[in-house]
Amino acid sequence: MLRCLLLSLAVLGGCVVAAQAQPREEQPDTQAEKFPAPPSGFDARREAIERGKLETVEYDSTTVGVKRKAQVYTPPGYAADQKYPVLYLLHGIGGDENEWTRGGRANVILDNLYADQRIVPMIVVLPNGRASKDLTPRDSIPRQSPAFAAFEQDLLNDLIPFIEKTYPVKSDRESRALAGLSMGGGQSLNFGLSHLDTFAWVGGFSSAPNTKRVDDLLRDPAEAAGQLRLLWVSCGDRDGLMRISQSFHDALERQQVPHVWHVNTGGHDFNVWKTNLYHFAPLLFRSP
Ligand code: FER
Repeated sequence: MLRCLLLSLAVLGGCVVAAQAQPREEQPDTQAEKFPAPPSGFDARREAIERGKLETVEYDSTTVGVKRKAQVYTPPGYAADQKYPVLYLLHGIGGDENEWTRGGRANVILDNLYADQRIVPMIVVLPNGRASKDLTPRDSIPRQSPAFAAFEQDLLNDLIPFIEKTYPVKSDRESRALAGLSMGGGQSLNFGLSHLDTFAWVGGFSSAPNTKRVDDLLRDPAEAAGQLRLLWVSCGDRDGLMRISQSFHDALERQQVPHVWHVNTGGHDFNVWKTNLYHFAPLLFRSP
């Protein structure tokens, strides 16, 4: 509810600006890749399938100076003597480590993808991307934004090392993916593209105005193109923040950086983000 209030203000503002400044957003984007709608029930709990497990962990954040929480999803058939790749999946301005499982049913979508043998076994880490001692989703966007930026250091220096010493995971760049929605989409594009030594798979869903410019993130686009296994940029066609993803995509085109550009039917909401997770997760961690 709070997210709705905050966002209808922020995103509606974006709508007005976008409609005035960029009439092309009203046109269908013929370059965008089309994915079929997920089958009905893709986000509904199925009986009689094996499920992954969700647990909440706490790690010491040297960045913030407190213990911080994350949720961890281990896949069906999880065995401590295997080694798994890891997807770090980030929430938006109104969320925390529970947003993707509460609003997005991420664990249910993943359970169903495993039941249909559509994804490679992976651990999914759902962090709290607001790296702060005391800020909450109730604080204003300008107050929260620095904490979302500070999460870069928390992720790289605190959370990833914690995950890699606590879980049986592969720790090469090709075994780490970073994706997120809205503020988390901006974080994923910003942190992912500036740390291609750490992440080979990067996705921004409906990315927010915290997203940096491609030209600032990629000093050597040709080198980045060679390092990326997947770069995914997507947005709903009725999202007031479309201009962010559209200009990111346009810049990637200019710089000739291969990427998936996907325009969903929909707004700034979990219908779009669930669909993105459904199509994005099966692409991850495939052999070249
Ligand atoms: C903004 C509008 C929306 C903004 C961030 C958002 C940083 C974030 C939305 C979300 O995370 O859902 O102007 O500025």
